[in-house]
Amino acid sequence: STESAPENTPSDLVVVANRLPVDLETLEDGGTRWKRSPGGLVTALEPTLRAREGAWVGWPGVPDVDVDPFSEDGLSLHPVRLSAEEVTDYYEGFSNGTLWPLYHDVVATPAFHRHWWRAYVRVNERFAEATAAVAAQGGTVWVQDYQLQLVPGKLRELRPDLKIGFFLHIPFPPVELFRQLPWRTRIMEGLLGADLVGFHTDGGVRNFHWLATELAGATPDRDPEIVHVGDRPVRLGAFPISIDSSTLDTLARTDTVVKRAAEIRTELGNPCRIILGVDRLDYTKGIDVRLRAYHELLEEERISVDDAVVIQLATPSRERVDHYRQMRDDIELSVGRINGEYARVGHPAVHYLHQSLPREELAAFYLAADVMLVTPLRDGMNLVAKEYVACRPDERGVLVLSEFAGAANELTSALLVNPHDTDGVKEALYAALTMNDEEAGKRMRTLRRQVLDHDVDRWARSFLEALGVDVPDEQGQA
Ligand code: ADQ
Repeated sequence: STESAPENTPSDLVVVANRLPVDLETLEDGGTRWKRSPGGLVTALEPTLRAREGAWVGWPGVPDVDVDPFSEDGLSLHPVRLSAEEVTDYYEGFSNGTLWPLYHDVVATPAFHRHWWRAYVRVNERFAEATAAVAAQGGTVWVQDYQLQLVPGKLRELRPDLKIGFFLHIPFPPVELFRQLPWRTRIMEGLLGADLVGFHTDGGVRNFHWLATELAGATPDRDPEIVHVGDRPVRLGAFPISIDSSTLDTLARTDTVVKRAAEIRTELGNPCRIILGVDRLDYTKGIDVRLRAYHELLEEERISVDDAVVIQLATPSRERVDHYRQMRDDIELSVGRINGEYARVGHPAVHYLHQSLPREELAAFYLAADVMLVTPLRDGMNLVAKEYVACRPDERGVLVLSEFAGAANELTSALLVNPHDTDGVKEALYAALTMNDEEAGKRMRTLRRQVLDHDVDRWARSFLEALGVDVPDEQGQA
């Protein structure tokens, strides 16, 4: 529903992200329409944005289109144009071919190309200019993620009156890895344009602090969460993101989801145990790690396909980036191998869906899964682990979680594994498959307390409060 746009009213709170919370879709007849992409972020920020004439600056997801600002449900949306070449160089190139692998401990080799960097600079400047034109005098801007690390610096040049926050959704890497980046100082200067720089973990804060002071010339403070750029303090902090926990908890209690979960088990032929993996198809997620562990347990005859089947749900992702194409082939090859050896007609060992599922269906899979395998080699947070926990009001199910996911800092009652240690993952999977109900229940109850108490609303609130913004409470009172 598009209303007349108050796009000329300056906004007190502006969120800047690579993508808008709506996607422009091209229809078969050549026309276009907006489709909401209801991410956790927009859900978390909606009340605050609405209460403060909020605006969102971002790319509408389609190259080479000019779209006028418009408003939807009281939020004004400001599309930023990207050319097809910029999508290739800034987004698929520098963001996802350079920064993504570099920030995830180089689990794939990052490519350094000067023309990618130039596009990144140009696009970041465009985002900063669009934001400068939208933000009210003395207003607050919250910049999101690795695609936009130069925006805080550029925005401060254009609008020194603004309060600027930046949050990084992926890990901030160890200093030795960050220093590989030919443009490392420029990135640090860009980030140091913010008043508050937020990470998921304390490790990110420490890495950033070292680089800010040793590489980018900032002055340390007695407080390890402050550095100074000239006489301007920049605050640092860990703000672990979360999910809309109570909504998922409620969804998982509905008749529809409970029935569907039972139906999934029946459709699988009532195996003793269902093992689940849910990921964007990304090489950081360690999908190969868990397939290998399962394969070896079958080989060693410690389990059989009647004891345990795997469901791997993988959302298609970044399909034009080389590493992703290669990885998809590798994973589909292993799935084929395991099924070739261990499936029987009508009873695959691994059920692999390269599809994105609706929320309700996903909740049913979480509720049906006896063991949830979350084994990233490196992950900023990992929301899937938290979603699984939120979807278990029955207090059953065992979570196996990589210690290299940010979520491991909070979800300490999961079975924590080192994803590089195949034997360790295998033993944890076996322990999860054979865990008694009492221990599983105890662990799940502890996990649920953590996830239900720390939801995404609390995350957004704590970041904005640290930035000095008055956040309305749940009743909408300032
Ligand atoms: P992502 O790398 O995308 O996020 P994650 O946090 O796990 O990783 O979020 C993935 C989301 O996609 C989840 O909400 C999940 O439900 C959904 N999803 C995955 N597969 C799906 C499928 N087949 N069908 C439907 N939905 C599916 C980045 C960082 C993370 C960080 C988040 C938030 O890499 O570390 O937790 O941002 O900051």
